[in-house]
Amino acid sequence: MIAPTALFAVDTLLTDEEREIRKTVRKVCDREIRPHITGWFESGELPARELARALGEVGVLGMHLEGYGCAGLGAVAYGMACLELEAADSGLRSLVSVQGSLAMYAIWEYGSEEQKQQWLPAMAAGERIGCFGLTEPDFGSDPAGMRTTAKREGGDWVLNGTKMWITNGSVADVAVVWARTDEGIRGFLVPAGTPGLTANDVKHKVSLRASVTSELVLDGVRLPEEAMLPGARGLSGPLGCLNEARFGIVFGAMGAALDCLETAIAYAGDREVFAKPLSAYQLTQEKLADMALELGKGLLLAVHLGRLKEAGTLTPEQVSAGKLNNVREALEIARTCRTLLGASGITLEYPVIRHAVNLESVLTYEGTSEIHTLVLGKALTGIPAFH
Ligand code: TGC
Ligand code: FAD
Repeated sequence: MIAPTALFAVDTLLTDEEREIRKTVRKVCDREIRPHITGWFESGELPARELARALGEVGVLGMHLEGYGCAGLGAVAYGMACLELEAADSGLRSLVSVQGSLAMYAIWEYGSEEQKQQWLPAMAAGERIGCFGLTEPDFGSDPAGMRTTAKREGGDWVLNGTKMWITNGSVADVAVVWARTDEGIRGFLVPAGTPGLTANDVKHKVSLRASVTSELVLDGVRLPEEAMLPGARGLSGPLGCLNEARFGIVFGAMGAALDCLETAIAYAGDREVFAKPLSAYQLTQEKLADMALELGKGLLLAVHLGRLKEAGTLTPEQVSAGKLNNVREALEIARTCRTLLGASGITLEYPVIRHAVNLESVLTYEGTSEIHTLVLGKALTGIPAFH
């Protein structure tokens, strides 16, 4: 028997350092996440602050950024960390994506020196948590339509509007908020506790339950001039951050798929049906072989995109291709694994149904599968079909 990832020898494409980082993150997940994840998922509560500190201690938060307490590691190393985190739960990878690739990246790429000094070292250590407010109740796929405004009043900015579905929203120490100004869309750092800012958690989620998701209401939030991110102007600012987080999902989704496939292979070996192990039937083997193929192809694609990113040539369209393919295939793998577990597949005793329902969120956030399809359609035809 070989492990599903051994089929394409993906490990041979990694450096010793990348393999070590993967192992370290796996150990943290085994210690801090796996023993508790079912309970967190069931209760819909996550000890985000404690987890952020634990993840900060091993250097995962903003690990692909240089300086300001960040490790400055390569894209593939970051990707493998996302893979291990999402093998534990998509909600944990989300916490890390939003912290490192959205909130920290926005400050790192577009912030002033003072903003970077103030927030990045504490965020890398997990002592401060960030969130990223782009989506609004009426504008998800089409953020260009956003209604949140920032208006100059004297030397200050005053923000009004509502952001929706914001990961880490109510636990964040700082919210990166994107708003419409007279000079186009600009980003603002809104510290928690600023008068006029309130966060209300989304309840009754069936997916991504081990993750904090909130509405942010900005009602006359007054900020000093220095709260604006000076380096971002227009929609390319937030979209530039999304490329970073989408890249992590290309790897992360394969982590969730791998955990499902390993669970299903073990289950099919143990489970006897009609007096033989489930794994001895051709129908089962076809399912397993097809899933191992898609998993292997997805991992090869992820590592390839990672190497392009390290070389500085990765394009947003290639990130869209990776996100679209790997999340779609991961969801298909999770659903197929669920069938192999029969009735046991619908309980939280096994991780498969949890991954499957989580991946429904992953399919939607960071650009829906339809939006990434249209990005590729535009690249192939030259015609934007979004509107
Ligand atoms: P369009 O006219 O095409 O572009 C406007 C400006 O943006 C530039 N641009 C990009 N820049 C960097 N990276 C990209 N991927 C970019 N795509 C476009 C573009 O060059 C232009 O720049 P400029 O200087 O000429 O102004 O924009 P559009 O309004 O037609 O929209 C394009 C579309 C639909 C692809 C875009 O709006 C989009 O990607 N929509 C999806 C929104 C989305 O993904 N939201 C995610 C919110 S965050 C989240 O979900 C976090 S989940 C938690 C977790 O990660 O775990
Ligand atoms: P809509 O844009 O209303 O889309 C509804 C449907 O219409 C989708 O199937 C979509 O693909 C389709 N559609 C849209 N436009 C077109 C078109 N032109 N052609 C064909 N079909 C189209 N956002 C943040 O800013 N920060 C966060 O931290 C964050 N975290 C999230 C966490 C979770 C758990 C979830 C579920 C979402 C999160 N989001 C976050 C929001 C997420 O990015 C949006 O949900 C996503 O962009 C889609 O927007 P929407 O839900 O408004 O769907």
